[in-house]
Amino acid sequence: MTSLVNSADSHVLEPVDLWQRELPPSMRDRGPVTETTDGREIVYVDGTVVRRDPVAFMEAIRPPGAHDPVARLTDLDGQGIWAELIFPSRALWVHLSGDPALQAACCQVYNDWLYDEVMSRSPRLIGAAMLPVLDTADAVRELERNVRRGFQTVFLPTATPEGREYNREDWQPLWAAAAEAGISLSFHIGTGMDPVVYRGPGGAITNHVVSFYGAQTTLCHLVASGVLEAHPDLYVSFVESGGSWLPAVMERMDEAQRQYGTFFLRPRLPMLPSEYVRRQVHVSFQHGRAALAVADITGLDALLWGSDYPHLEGTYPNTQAVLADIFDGVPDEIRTAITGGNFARLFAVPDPAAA
Ligand code: MZD
Ligand code: MN
Repeated sequence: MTSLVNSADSHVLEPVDLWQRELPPSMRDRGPVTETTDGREIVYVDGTVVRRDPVAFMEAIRPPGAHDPVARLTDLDGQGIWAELIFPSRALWVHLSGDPALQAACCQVYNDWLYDEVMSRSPRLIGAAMLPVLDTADAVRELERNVRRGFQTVFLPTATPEGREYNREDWQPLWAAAAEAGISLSFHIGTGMDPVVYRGPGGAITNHVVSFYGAQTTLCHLVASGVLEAHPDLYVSFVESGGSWLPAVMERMDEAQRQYGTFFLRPRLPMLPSEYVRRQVHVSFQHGRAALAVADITGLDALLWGSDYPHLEGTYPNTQAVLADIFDGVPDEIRTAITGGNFARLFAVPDPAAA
């Protein structure tokens, strides 16, 4: 087994009755509720169906480690993964709710459970605190509440409701709070919207490609509206987005800034968009070598590997074979940066030697 790696992307499975148990009585059945009928697992948020999956598919992405932290650490050891950044499963659908108070309460319930039942088991299990997106003050409160107890990053969706696009001024208190706290922003793709955009023949492949568009749009909003200019120490990660598209977006943002000259540009950035990306942006990928091919343009620091445990789009249970394939013939310093060092620059990782 090659040296231990760190994963920038994994998912934890929340108890099916978490929100029914923990939400305030007035909201009890309005959080994510799961029902299994006719071989399908249906998720409701606030009484609306937000997801329908074949039970067999959901069972395929739920090894014991998905919900049991002890089994999770055993799986990590078996895959050669030391530390990992954890995102939700059932809670992902909370961002589809249109009620600010419900979103805020559901995020609090998830973050409390993640902290008490998962992160508390090992410093190798690094949770991203999920933030509500309908009201900035709610998001700031939840960020600060979780930073106080040691969360190192927050999870935001790559899609937001109309009027809540990330370039809007009313998001600025959240960026300032994250910068002030010295934590990073982690945007996981396929979230904040129904990721099933197309149906019928070829739909699954098309949807899988389309699922990274939100990362590209969010990146442009944060760079072009001046968020990274205003907060030069604020790190931003796009999780499960793949990385090979990053130079294309860098180049197109630079082209717009260069070519529009004195027209249209608001704000006028003192640096090229691509310079902010190289300074502050990271992307995670699971498979493939395309991201390696762009490291000269993105900067090696931008690239993070992630297992996406336990999803089918991830590398479990064949992580070492996948890593051997990705990094076959790749210099050690590049492999160790992408599979561990860059992660350790973003997050406090316990020392394996001290374990
Ligand atoms: C978290 C999102 C990622 C994606 C969406 C999927 C493939 C489909 O039968 P039909 O003609 O009506 O066609 C339906 C179709 C087969 C086209 C459709 O059901 O595309 N199914 C799975 O939903 N893909 C794009 S990929 O959104 C980011 C990556 C794959 C896993 C993903 C779907 C996960 C995520 C993320 O929110 C979830 C979750 C708990 O695990 C999976 C499923 C569910 C959604
Ligand atoms: Mn993922």
